[in-house]
Amino acid sequence: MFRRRVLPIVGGCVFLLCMSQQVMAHTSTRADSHAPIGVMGDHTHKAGEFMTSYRYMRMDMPQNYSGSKELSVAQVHDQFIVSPVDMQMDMHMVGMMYAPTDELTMMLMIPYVHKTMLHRRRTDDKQFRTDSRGIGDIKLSGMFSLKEWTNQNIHLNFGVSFPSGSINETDRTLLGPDRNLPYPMQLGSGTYDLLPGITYRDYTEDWSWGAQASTVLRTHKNRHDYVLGNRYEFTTWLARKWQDWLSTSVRLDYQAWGNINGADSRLNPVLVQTANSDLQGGQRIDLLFGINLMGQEAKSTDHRMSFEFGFPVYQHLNGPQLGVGWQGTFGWQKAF
Ligand SMILES: [Cu+2]
Repeated sequence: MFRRRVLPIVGGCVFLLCMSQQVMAHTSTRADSHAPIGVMGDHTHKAGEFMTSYRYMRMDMPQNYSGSKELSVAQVHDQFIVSPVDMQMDMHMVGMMYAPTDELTMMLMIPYVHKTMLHRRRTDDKQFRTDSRGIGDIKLSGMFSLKEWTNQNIHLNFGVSFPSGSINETDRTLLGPDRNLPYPMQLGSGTYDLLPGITYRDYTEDWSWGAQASTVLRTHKNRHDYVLGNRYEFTTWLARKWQDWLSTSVRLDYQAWGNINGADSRLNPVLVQTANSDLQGGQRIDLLFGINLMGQEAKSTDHRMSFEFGFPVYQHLNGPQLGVGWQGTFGWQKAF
């Protein structure tokens, strides 16, 4: 599947990029001067600039996997008396950026998360749903400009994720009302996490591309004696500028994340996979398509709207575990 779907697209994109020889200094007035909206910390600002943003993200996880193999609910029931059937995650995220100097841009991101999971019981095949919602983990980051050439630039990302998201979410489960929800339904990590990364951008007159490597490093166990696995991500994208106000993009994103270390003693790991700390890690490659729109009138300059939609072309999960079906992001950004 990976070779059939991805390689022709990447090959085509590289060919088109090579065909486009004209070089021009990039300006922040073109739609693709920001990466696809699903990429965080992709750009820096000039000294004194301020930017606000809003993102809405949705992820649908409709299928159980073990490794790369799809599992039916009946197959999950061979191991557990409850099987997840479907999970959705909605996130509203407010962001603020400010650049005290040309070299340093600060960024604050405040998420509001809603998670919902549908399950089926082995005993009577009845379904039940659990919900959690609230503020997620707030992230404070800095982007430090390492080098700027005429058409390329590179910056370091560094941030801290604060344990503002709850790890005490409860709902009615098989065991009764107000029972602790399993790991994937909690709103935060419960830990202070470090967020180092590096980002590269390159522009020609009508094209741009970039790449970013980023990680989430956990620093300690949370107060319920577990710690989520580290997360490693590499993404690369290619954007075509059709007009200054319009660009489209294609992006590949690789993510790998570890199992949970330790265990929350309030959960029963033999009841359901989501409460088992050994069934949480995995890796995935997503293919995503995006559109960036940017206002060009004097008043609406630096007023942006973006969409990105994608789906996995490869996933390998420590299962049984729910895998991603698709994800989408809508974003609005305004710089001052
Ligand atoms: Cu910005």
